[in-house]
Amino acid sequence: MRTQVVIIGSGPSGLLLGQLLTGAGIDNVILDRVGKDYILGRVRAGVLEQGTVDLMCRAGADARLIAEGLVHDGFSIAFEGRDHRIDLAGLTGKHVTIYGQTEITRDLMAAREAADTLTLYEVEDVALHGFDTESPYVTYVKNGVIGRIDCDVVAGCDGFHGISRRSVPASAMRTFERAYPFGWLGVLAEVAPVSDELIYANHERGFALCSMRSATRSRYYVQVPADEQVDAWSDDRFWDELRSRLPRHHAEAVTTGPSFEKSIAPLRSFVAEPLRFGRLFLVGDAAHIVPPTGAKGLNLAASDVHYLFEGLREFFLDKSSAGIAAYSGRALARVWKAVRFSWWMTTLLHRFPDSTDFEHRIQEAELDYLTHSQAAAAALAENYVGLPY
Ligand code: RFL
Ligand code: PHB
Repeated sequence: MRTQVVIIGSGPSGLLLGQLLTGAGIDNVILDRVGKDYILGRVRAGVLEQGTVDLMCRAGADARLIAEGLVHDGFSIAFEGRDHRIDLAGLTGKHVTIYGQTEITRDLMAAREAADTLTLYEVEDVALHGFDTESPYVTYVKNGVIGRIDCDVVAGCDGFHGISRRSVPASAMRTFERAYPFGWLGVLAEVAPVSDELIYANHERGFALCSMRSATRSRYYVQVPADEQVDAWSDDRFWDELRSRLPRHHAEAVTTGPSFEKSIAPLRSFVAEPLRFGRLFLVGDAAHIVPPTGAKGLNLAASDVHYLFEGLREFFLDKSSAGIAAYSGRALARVWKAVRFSWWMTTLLHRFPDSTDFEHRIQEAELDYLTHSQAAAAALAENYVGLPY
């Protein structure tokens, strides 16, 4: 088989890139290690920047997002028993949209099926070959049979644990990493959210986040130690811990109910440089990870897709390599700003097990500054709604 672009990974990066390429008349095939249902069972991001919404529109997959997404003009930071609203609309003229990654993925899969573009799910042993030449190819095993796809370009959209980044010789890549000594225990429940807007809470027992998927579905998180086991958390224990970390008026308003998803995510910052190796391009979580505190992971995947799509369109349609040559530098400049912002939000809002009294006072001073300085709040808001592409 031959195509122009082989996309490894059918997460949001791979599906969005595929849909944009198909719309521009550029042939592509997506390969994923797992099946559709498994991908749709992963509960992850919930906050979309306008740039991500615009790309969904360009991909022709935004109808449900526009109809059902919740537009949020602000969020709260809670500490010392009080709420401090960050007025995103007033500070930036922009907003964010609450719409689950699961739904983004579902909509993109439906658009891909409608366009009749090939996706191979449940393929094993995906391997990349010859990406340092002009004729790379990808091999895989499906139902016990070896397959081969020849192509012009390989897009590595296969997430942090994927094969694409690991196929690059270590000497050609530099990596930067920070692991945080805690994770997030997340719960999804069919109960009305405690508030109309998100609440990020800094509390001496640890960070908590009140988020949502709809007016009747809540997504809540609490900070837990890095080695915590999810089995140690009954629903009752979770609800008690969440309420203990919120200001009293919110704690009393939390509607509890049975959870239907509960999982622990580790927190990590990671960047691989560069993002291009000959005809292989790394995109999204395959190249970089941020802690979820700034809600940036999926949005960064989308901005990578934007830059790569523009480069590939120029490459295939205008016969110019300028865009693909610029991809790594353009994408990384935006990535590093989001890495900084996510690290900063994480440091501001979490309790670090080994932090000193000095560090607590610095955190308090920073929170106080944020809530009393319009300039400080504006810097936070500008990053939260998403820096320009
Ligand atoms: P994905 O979603 O991991 O998809 C990669 C796909 O590649 C497949 N794959 C392979 N296929 C073939 N061969 C192989 N060898 C393969 N290895 C892997 C996988 O099966 C999978 O289908 O990466 P992608 O597309 O780059 O998307 C990135 C986002 O998923 C991620 O950045 C976000 O979920 C991060 N994130 C958030 N981002 C936001 O923008 N806003 C948020 O509010 C937000 N909240 C979150 C988050 C991530 C979280 N977790 C669990 C890490 C909250 C959480 C809790
Ligand atoms: C979510 O709704 O899952 C969510 C919201 C905001 C974040 C992270 C995750 O910062």
